[in-house]
Amino acid sequence: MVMTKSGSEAVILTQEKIKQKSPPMYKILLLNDDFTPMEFVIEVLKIFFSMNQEQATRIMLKVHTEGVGVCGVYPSDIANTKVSQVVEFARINQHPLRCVMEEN
Ligand code: TYC
Repeated sequence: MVMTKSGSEAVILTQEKIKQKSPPMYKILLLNDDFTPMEFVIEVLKIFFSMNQEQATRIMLKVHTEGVGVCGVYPSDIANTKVSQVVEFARINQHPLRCVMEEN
């Protein structure tokens, strides 16, 4: 509980009213397939997830060997936008790359 002074009145605010809940966060996952070129996946990670060559290569190889990998964690609107952008970029380049989001 917190007390503040507003004019001459003492105002009592409970922690529940002050503390903003952090928004739900979503993992963005890339899924492996047999056809999308490794270089294309690395470009996706650099363009949409701001990774450098080394980070992008590491995540791409993780997805390639384990089947799935996390590209980042974002609030729902940002995660939705990124998934749409990646799916569209893969589609126009005619690669079957899959990208999905999942609540943390
Ligand atoms: N398995 C793909 C290949 O051998 C590479 C790849 C990696 C594809 C990650 C998708 O999310 C992916 N060319």
